Amino acid sequence: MFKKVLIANRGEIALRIMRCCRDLDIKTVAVYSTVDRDLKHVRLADEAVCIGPPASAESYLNVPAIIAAAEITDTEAIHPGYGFLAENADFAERVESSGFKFIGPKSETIQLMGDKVSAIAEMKAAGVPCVPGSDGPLDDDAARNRKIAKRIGYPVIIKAAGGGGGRGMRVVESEEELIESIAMTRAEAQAAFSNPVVYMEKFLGKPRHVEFQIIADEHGNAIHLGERDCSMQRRHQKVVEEAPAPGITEEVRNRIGERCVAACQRIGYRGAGTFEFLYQGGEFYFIEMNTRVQVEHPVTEMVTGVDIVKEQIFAAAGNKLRYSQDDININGHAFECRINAEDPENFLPSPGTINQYHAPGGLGVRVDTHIYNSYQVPPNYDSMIAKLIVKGNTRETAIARMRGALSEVFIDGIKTNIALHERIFLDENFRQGGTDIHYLEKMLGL
Ligand code: MV4
Repeated sequence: MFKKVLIANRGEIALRIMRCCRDLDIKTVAVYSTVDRDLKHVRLADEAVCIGPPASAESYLNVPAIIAAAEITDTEAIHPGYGFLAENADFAERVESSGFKFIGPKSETIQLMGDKVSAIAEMKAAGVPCVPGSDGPLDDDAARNRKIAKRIGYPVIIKAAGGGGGRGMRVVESEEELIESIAMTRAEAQAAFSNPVVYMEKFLGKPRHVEFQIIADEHGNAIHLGERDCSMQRRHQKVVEEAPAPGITEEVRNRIGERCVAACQRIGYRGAGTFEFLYQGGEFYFIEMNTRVQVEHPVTEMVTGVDIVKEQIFAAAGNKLRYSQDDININGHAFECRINAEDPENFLPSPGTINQYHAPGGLGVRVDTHIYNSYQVPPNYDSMIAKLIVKGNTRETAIARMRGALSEVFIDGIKTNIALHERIFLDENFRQGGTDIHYLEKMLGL
């Protein structure tokens, strides 16, 4: 096992990773921007190195500064967390060529899954169900593109191969708009991702977002940890996640999970990863793979008992997977509420000083947060300040527990979206389960 790990991130995930290292008796190095010197994990880490000014581009995205911090502290491995450099193949490459282990998959795997066209091709070859589509990049042959769209059936969606997470896509309702839409998406893709490659899929109108968690070692072993439903989102920002996804039977879970495992083996995946699917009309359609630990990983931890960050670190250290698929059982139901420092009226970030914070607690309640009394939420980063995670034996029990936990939270000094969560957990359709990706925006009247 590693003796020392550098955590190339901030906030709750840096603390989550630090706690895991402590469990494993691994020394930790925190890196921080000047505005983050009072972060909780910086105080608790064995060593801490300032890597630059508040702007992410000059600190948490500053590759030379992070590598230098690893060198001066004699670090063995670097954990990227999520966001920032977590899915940057060049960073993973630089980490490994500098003699450190990257806690994540190989750089080539990040590259392969980062290109959505190559990711889909690999998935299809592994028998993962994908959205009917162009099966590859679109060229500028108008007649050929019209033929592809006609075969798929309108509406179709044009997506950038370099996009993902909701960036670089355009829905096309009819043949009249097709050619111009392809040209516009291509131009935007070139500008945003320096990659003009676009592809086409059938547009699914009312899907749910259901994603499978997997873990794999570098010896060809992989397992799945079931799925999460992340359909409660606004403008591609997830708000509430849950595991398992309502209405998914064990048989379907195992059928799709097995395909994800086969895909991991095909691409030589290492560590924790997520297969994102759209789920509509009882069918799964793969859209993207995430090669990092995700914000919502705790709901899966709550229903499986598996420490996903720990397995990620074990895998990066070259260990064999410590679980077989038979060891994994889904028990109970878990929810996560993302608590953001934001204005409930307009959803704009609401940074400032937290005068007072009271944490909820009790059986089945977990709070992943870096905040504390007098903590100042800086304006420079993502507005998520805490994750409230609850588990119950049933979905109903978990809903009741979340309502209780939300009522206990007290955050004074800044605006938060707690009231939004209270509304969601009172909503009749949400309580029923299985609402689609557009439901929250409709509920909010947007
Ligand atoms: C789609 C889709 C409908 N049909 N693909 C948006 C984020 C990116 N990961 C993929 N996205 C979508 N792809 C087809 N063929 C609808 C979305 C989509 C979406 C997906 C997941 C979660 C929220 C979403 C919100 C709007 C659109």
